[in-house]
Amino acid sequence: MSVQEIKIPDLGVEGAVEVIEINVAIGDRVAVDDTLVVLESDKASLEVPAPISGRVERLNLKLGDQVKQGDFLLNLIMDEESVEATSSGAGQSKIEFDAGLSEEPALSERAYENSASVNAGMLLVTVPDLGSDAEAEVIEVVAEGAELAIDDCLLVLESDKASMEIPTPQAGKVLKLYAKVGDKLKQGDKVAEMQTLNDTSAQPQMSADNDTSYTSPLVVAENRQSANVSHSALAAQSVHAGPAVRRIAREFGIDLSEVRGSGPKARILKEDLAHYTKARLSGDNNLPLKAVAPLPEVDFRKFGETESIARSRIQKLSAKNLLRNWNSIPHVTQFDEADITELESFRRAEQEKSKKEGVKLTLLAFLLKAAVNVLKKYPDFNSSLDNQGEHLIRKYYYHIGVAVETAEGLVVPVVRDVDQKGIKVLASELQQLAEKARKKKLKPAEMQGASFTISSLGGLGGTAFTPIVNYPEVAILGVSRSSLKPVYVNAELLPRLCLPLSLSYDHRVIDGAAAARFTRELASVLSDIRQLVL
Ligand code: CAO
Repeated sequence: MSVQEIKIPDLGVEGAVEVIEINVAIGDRVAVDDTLVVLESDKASLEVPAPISGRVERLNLKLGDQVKQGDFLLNLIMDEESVEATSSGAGQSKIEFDAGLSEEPALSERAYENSASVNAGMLLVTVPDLGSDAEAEVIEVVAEGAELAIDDCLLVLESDKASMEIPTPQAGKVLKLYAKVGDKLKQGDKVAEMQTLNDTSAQPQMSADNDTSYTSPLVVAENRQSANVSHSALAAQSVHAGPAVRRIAREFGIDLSEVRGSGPKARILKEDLAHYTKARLSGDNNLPLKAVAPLPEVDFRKFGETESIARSRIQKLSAKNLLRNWNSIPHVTQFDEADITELESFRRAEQEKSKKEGVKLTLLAFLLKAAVNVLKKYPDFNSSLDNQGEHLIRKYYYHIGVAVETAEGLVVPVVRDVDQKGIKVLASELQQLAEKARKKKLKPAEMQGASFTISSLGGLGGTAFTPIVNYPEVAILGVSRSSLKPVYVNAELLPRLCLPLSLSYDHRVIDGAAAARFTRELASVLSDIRQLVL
């Protein structure tokens, strides 16, 4: 008997990577190229295949371990053909032999010996050694009556650290379930009673030189009796996926039975989830996966007279984008108020002069300049989150989108390099862009590249609103109508012109405290625009 030590191969990545799936257990037989473990770097998940066939004799890894090239992975008791291939030279360079396999079953093998017992074709499956004394929650379980092939998932347990599939040690029918979703189980607790199949072809082969009777991580099973369960109906609906994939699917509400697996034996890989999600999101209705039930069609004519009005291209496009942004970005809106009494008297004083130059000096031009002043102090508000959520991309340009209402719908032209322009120039550009927008003359390039957006409803009224973040930006400032309010200034009650600010932001990127600081700072700059000069 020869034992081969298998090490982590060259993964083509630098440094350590995380073990996210362990696809074998002590005692499992593996064929060449069967996946042993799945590792995950910051870029991709990598399967480590078995270089030879054999039976797993020692395995030291656990989920969450960080490993690198050359680290010990497991020991395989080699099959005869593997031994022959190895001694004839194939794969020789990487193989180290160790003839000293202990007669005693390994510790973990013995731990599994209690996890199932067989009696006249009946199999009682219990929770195996979970690696800790802590209880784990049942998060998925098959139904009573389910007919399972060997190694099909019977239930999935989740601890605070990992989720773990408990496979059925033998093919058979689940007669009685002792566990339901939400139950907390620990090693030795009863899981299910199964009527086993007498199909030895479905059982793992025992090596001739080792008569230890365990068959899978769960069980030592002997004297199997026949049962009248046919293989044809076995678990058509069962899904082959590891714990990491199941965890992601649960988090995002993905029904795994809808996902096509591209791994060995149609196993669903993380990449399959990504493809599935992309396909769903690019669908016509752009609904967020299965988490939301489709909206029912209602025939309103049964309630009274109706008219169906075709939506403009802009309306349809912005509806799609708004829905996507609303669904994908966790929004929070911070409200504040700026005292713009001084700003307004300055603006009105300057307005006459500007008018002669053909420029309407609007409040919005001041808002653009003030916003950029604050964005420079709080650069996270002028950033984007990459789609993996791993990096924040800070932008050192200040192109500000401005929401403009047009007869065709809402458009957002972009004022470029606001930091480099004076307020009059900004007022003039705003005027031109708004006119172009209303005449449908905006070019696509004039609506791209914004790093922050302002939506002003001040000309119309209202006290506050919750604008939707304009992806890929992370924040948007809403401005409502200013009004005179009695405000205490140095213990004196004075009429002050107050401007309501509504800042919506992507809570994945921006904390509430940062948002409060941002709007406070903006209010401070607007209340004393001399700060813009500094
Ligand atoms: N408080 C009080 N008055 C205000 C004000 C405010 N916050 N903002 C503007 N006003 C006044 C202006 O001073 C102007 O008054 P005068 O004519 O007496 O000078 C009047 O309201 C009309 O302003 P306006 O709306 O034409 O000009 P603007 O520069 O404020 O805004 C624009 C330009 C393009 C932003 C605006 O026309 C527009 O389209 N707003 C709608 C944007 C929108 O739909 N947003 C919602 C998007 S959903 O997120």
